Amino acid sequence: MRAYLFQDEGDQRKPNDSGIPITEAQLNAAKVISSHSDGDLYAFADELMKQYGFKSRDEVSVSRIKLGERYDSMVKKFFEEHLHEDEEIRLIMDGRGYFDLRSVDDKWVRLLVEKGDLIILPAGIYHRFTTASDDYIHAMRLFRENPRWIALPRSHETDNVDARQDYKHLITS
Ligand code: KMT
Ligand code: NI
Repeated sequence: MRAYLFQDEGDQRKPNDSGIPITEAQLNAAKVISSHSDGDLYAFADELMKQYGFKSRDEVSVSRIKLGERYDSMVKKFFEEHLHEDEEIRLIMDGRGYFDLRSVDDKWVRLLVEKGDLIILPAGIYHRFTTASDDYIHAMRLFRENPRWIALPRSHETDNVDARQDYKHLITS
């Protein structure tokens, strides 16, 4: 999974690549977990559910062809900076996209996710998502029991929710 510092080039679906790579250690510091499987992704998902205790899963497609005129507004929505009070777990089944995460020092770090990539964003991390220029991703979402997955847009209020405070402790300790 390629990770680099985001540099705005005016279109969220372009790479927006500064050319400055982000290391595994930097992602670890932000408590982001990533992994990859070249094998059967359903078998991989079964393993993940056992390993992490995830309780359910579903699959979503974000595709210009499938969504038609709803596509642009949906992709714009995903790109609004937000957090969740539980982890966000995505296994990419097909296509590609970008997750942008706030680094420990609040800069945008871009992760290119493609088929076979797993990403686990910790509760309380600010992030956003976009498809790439080919306008297609198909992903599995994995959940714990009763997950708090509502997207809370970044604000003074979200800076103070427990999940955010806990996350900040986690990355500074
Ligand atoms: C999300 O929550 O940002 C999404 O589910 C985006 C599509 S899955 C990569
Ligand atoms: Ni999210």
